[in-house]
Amino acid sequence: MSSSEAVKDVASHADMANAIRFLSADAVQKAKSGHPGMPMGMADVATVLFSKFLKFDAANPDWADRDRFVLSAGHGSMLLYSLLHLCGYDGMSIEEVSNFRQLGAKTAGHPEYGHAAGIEMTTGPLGQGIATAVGFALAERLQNARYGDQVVDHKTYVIAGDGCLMEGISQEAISMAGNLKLSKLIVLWDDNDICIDGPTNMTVNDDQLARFKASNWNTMSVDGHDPVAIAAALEKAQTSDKPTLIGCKTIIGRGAPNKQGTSATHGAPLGDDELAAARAEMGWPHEPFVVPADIKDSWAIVGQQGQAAHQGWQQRLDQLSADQRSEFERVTSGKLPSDWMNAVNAHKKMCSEEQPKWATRVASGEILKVLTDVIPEMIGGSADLTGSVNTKTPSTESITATDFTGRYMHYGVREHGMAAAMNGIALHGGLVPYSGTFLVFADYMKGAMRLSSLMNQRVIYVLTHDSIGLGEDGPTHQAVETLAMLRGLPNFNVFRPCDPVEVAECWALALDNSDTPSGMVLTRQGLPTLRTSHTNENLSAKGGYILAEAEGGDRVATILATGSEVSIAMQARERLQSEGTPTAVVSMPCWELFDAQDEAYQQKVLGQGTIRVAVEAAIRMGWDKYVRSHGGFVGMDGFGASAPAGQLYEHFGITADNVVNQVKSRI
Ligand SMILES: Cc1ncc(C[n+]2csc(CCOP(=O)(O)OP(=O)(O)O)c2C)c(N)n1
Repeated sequence: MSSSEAVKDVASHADMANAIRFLSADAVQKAKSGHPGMPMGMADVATVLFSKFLKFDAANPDWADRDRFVLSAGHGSMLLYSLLHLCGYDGMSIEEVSNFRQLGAKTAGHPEYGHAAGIEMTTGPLGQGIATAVGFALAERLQNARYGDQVVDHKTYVIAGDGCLMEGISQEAISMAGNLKLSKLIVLWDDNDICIDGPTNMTVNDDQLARFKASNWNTMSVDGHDPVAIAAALEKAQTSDKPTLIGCKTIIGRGAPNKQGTSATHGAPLGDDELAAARAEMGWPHEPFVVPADIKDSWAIVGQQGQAAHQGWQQRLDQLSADQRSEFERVTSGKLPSDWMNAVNAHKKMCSEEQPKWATRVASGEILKVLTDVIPEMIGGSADLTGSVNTKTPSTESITATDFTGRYMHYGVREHGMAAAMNGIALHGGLVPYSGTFLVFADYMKGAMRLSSLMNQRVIYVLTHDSIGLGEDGPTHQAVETLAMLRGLPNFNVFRPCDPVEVAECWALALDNSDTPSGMVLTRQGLPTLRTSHTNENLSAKGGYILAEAEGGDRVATILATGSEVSIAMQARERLQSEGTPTAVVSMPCWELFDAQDEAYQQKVLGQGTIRVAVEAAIRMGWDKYVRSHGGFVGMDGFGASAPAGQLYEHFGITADNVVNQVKSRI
């Protein structure tokens, strides 16, 4: 939509922007908490964007070809709530607006995603929004390459603040977007010179426009309170062949006569006196939460003006071939193709029969060949470790700035940006992102991984080189505490499979869960295949199961293990069995799924009353819930060392002998 097709303004721009200003400031005042400065400062920009450029239909917030709007400066969430209310989004009533930040209200402090229709993504953690937006814009190009301009042709708009641009992740994001020439990504920077501690020049004097320009962006600067200038800049951005940054020079808290332009407006209610003064200053005599009919009507028209575009799109979608249309609708719904599990089962059967001695990272690469062949919406990648993490398959050609038909992203050494981009790809819809790096670098991605979990997104993290088993690269690369960290993350499934069969099962579980991100924790070193008899049943689905039951009498001991240590547990069991101690081995590829089973199943697997010893080449944290304080643990209690892997397992005592001794000392 261009500015020449502007809505017939019944109300003036100033009135429409003031509606945002005062809904926002009044809601913060009522809640006695929140951030009025940003919504008041960016009200003019947001009014121009929503009324003249953003392609959306408030009555159909999930329309696949809508423009996406990401509020990276998520502390200013009242800006978005005001817009959603004014545009008539279902459920965003004036009561919700006036209930800002209250328990159960749709108007949460930082809504992230999923709280209300029309919220594509906002972020509490500054910088995540702009980085996630790169994923949205990339997903649009990927979908466009598959379905064409007729069906996929939309923009991603972002409002970002100074804080977003200070965060390191912003550099990863802008560099990635510039390299890919994501020309439909348009960032509106709230250039107000103010942060919490005071003026931004206390901490940053970067030439932001030069920074973006150096990363291959189109850059402009405008008076963020001049609607004509804002519209002109947005108009120019429409046809750019690069991503665009529009620096919008604004006054934080614009309209509050005594506080505007200062950090006092950033994150505190203005106070009754200042609000009254602002009403006088801006010519807004209306009571809190009252918007006069003409202004309301003008905003309602904005909410509806995308209907024609939506209908036109629907007609074009209908003109696709039946196959293409149903494929588009399938991927948009997030449903996997109907026959994909057959391919997984055939692969499992092959592994059980041939019993390869693959590292689990290699096993992951093998099942990925199968999966990417049958699930075309899978988009792979890695942070410059493709050959190590085995995420690229014959089905996944590289994505480049000139060819988006590929399915493999070279994210570069930008783990955090990669994780955020995957969130954006998943949120955009129609694609399933997975990508790899070393497990220990999960620390570098954690901010975005936490958001994958919080936003219920199917993002799959391939995390290889998972322990001292990586050997010579030494303790900087050897994760010891990372599993515990990830297991502490709510709504995140940590999979640590022990062999190629479990690897295939865990991949199937990760893909089959559209609300939960997963980590596939995989070894560098080779391991034996332990699941040697085939079943179509996914034994990993319960998170933990009896891999080998005790023989020759009632079970005396239970050895619990994950990943590479399951084979050590099996060796220990063999010795204990031969010495007359009936011992079971429980493989626990996913604690989270095991914890979701009923008590009876858990007790049966864990062996009530038996001696329990856990073995995992990581710290003990978390294992006590299974082995209890009197149980044994064989693992790490500090950082690893640089040496060949076999020597390290001996050196740190992660051996079958030690497991046997731990059991025996408890008999
Ligand atoms: C990663 C992260 N660090 C710190 C914060 C806390 N915080 C919220 S807003 C803000 C200042 C942001 O300044 P700016 O982007 O200029 O916003 P404005 O003052 O213009 O509203 C800070 C430090 C946060 N939300 N996320």
